[in-house]
Amino acid sequence: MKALVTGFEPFGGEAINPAFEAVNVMKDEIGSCQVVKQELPTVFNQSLEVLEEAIEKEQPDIVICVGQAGGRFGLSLERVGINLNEARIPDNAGQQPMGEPIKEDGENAYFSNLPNKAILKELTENNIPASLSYTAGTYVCNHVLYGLMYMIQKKYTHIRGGFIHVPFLPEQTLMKRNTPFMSLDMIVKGLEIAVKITIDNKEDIILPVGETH
Ligand code: PCA
Repeated sequence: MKALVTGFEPFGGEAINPAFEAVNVMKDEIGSCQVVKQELPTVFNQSLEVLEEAIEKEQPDIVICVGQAGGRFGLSLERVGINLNEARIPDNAGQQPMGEPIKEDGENAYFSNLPNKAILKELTENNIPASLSYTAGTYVCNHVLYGLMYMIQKKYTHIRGGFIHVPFLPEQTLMKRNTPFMSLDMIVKGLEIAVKITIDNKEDIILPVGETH
C-alpha cells in the first residue's frame, strides 16, 4: 500500500508553511504502507497539475493533502471541497480569481472519502486537538481538495483522499497576538495517525458530530 501526502509551499508573507514542514519529516513507512511526500505550489491550477503528476508517478492508494490554516485551532479534517475559486489574496503566481468555478463540468461539491470520523476519534484519544470542518475556504486548499476529489470521481476511483488543515507553528505566532499554534511534533504525529487510521478503516465509523451553526 502507498500513501501520497502533500504540503504547500509558504504563501501570504509567511517564511514557512507548517504543512510541508510537517509532511517532510513524516515517517517514510507506516506499518506496511509506504509514505511518499510531495510539495505543492500555492498556485491555482498548477497545484493540481503537480498533484496529478505525483498520482500518475506514484500510483498511491491514499492521498492526503495538507495545508496551513493560520488562526485555526487544532487539526481540521476537511469534509467537503466546493466548486469555487475566490481569492482574497493573490496566489504565489499573482493570480486572484474572483468567483470562478474550478471545473466547468464538475459537481457543486465533492466530499472527502477519508474515514474522517475515525481519524478524529484517534486524534482525540491521543490528546491532539482536532475537529471536523465543513469549509476548506475558497483559496488554493479548497481548490486542491475539490480538484483531488474530482480526479478521484472521474479517474482514480480506487483512491481514498482528503484534506487536513493545520495551525501555525509556534515560531509563526511570535509577532501575532492571541493566535493558536501547534508544535511540529504534534502536527507530524497527527498526520501519521491520519494515514494509519485510513489504512485500517476502509469504511468510516458512526460518530455524533456536525455543527449546529
Ligand atoms: N493554505 C492555503 C493555501 C496553501 C495553504 O497551505 C489555504 O488554506 O487555502
